Amino acid sequence: MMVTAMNGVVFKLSPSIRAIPNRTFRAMPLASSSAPAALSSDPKLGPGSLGHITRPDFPILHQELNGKRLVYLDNAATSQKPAAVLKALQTYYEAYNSNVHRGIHYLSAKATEEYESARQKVANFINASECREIVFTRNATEAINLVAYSWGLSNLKKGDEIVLTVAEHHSAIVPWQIVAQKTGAVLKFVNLTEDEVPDVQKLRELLSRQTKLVVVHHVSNVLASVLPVDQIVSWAHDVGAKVVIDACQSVPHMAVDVKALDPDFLVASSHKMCGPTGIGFLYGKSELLSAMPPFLGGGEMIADVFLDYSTYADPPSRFEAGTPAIGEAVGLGAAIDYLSAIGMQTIHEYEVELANYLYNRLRSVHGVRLYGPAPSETVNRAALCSFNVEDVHPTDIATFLDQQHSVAVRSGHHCAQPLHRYLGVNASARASLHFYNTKEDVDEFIGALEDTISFFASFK
Ligand code: 7TS
Repeated sequence: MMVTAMNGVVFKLSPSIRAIPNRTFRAMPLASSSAPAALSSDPKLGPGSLGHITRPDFPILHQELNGKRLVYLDNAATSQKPAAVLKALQTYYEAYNSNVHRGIHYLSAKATEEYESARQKVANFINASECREIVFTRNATEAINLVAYSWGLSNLKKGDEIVLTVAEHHSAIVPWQIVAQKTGAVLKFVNLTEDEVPDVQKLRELLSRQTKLVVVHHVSNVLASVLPVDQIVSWAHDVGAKVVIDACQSVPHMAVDVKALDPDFLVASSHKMCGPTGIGFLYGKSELLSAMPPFLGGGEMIADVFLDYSTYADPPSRFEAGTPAIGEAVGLGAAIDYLSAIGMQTIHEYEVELANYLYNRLRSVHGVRLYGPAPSETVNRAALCSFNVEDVHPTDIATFLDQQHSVAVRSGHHCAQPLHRYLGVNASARASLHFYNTKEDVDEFIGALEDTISFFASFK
């Protein structure tokens, strides 16, 4: 059987590949704990064992694909969910599923209480002053769009400048392109340094009284670099600009404190932080949210509706039109409880160790080109690595890793096409870890990658 790879090269597939017509799944029994069990039973266990301690809490990880243990290394795309989150979702639907903010009956009151309690948990988690600074959205993408359409369209005008980096995710670029087209504002992009991190000194130089907004990621989903967002916020505020922080890849992995960082807006997605899909949040400073017009109109976001006009509710309701994602909010609350029980500092320390291990092992594989900065005393990388292998398309790498080794990595542009173009490639492969991964996962991935590379080399 012949297969055409992404780079046009035709491969004859080995018999072992042809022998896999359908995937076979074998699920292991579900863990039933509602908290990081081993941690609570032995709080003195150090961060070095965090992966082994928490793995049992994640039912999905305990399955075999094609007779091989699943090694899930696509956490930057979405994280897995602990049993505590699955249980919270089930309890919501079994015990108090109801609409919020409107029913007088017990179920509705209970659902409202839990929904609002989830908002309070998010506020506490990122150290916001008040829970009305937290708006629930569908995901981080919708949260950025909310700021773009509501704040952007009413505050930006021709000639105003929006400063971003070339490494932003599409969801932090495209909404601002749309706003720029509508208002005449101009987008200015900062490139990378030789070390392949966004050039923050250049960013500082770009700032002027024309700058009205700075949009930056905290942790890059491709480069694994961590930006000094507190400094960027302070420089931006010095010229009177507002700042949106895309914290999608930081909130799940480290303590993020909006009082310390002082952004005007910050966004994240539940599904990357062990919570359900379908919900994310926008943090916005109260005075800014209060002055912003609605993004979507409908039920829940109004004060009074007349035939010819309406008045609007205060934030956060003003920005939560229609029935919200109630079960998902409850699940997000449970995820935050779970992460908090471990401690974000513990998670971060463990992931820094994993990040260095992953980087160093991958760097030693012949023919691999890694992207982003090298870790050092002063440079911490996130626990992910984007890479390419000479003469093999990343999608072929990811396909072989999946089919032959049950190792799940992502390939493609990771919603960062401008960054890949800047790096001179169309795509890369990416292994991304979370605290429930272990060094053994990394070892299995490296062994599988070496096998993949020799497989493709045999056709040269
Ligand atoms: N910003 C960053 C830095 C991201 O990594 C992502 C998702 C988003 C924004 C958008 O999040 P969403 O939940 O609104 O979709 N990143 C990825 C990724 O790297 N692979 O799949 C999704």
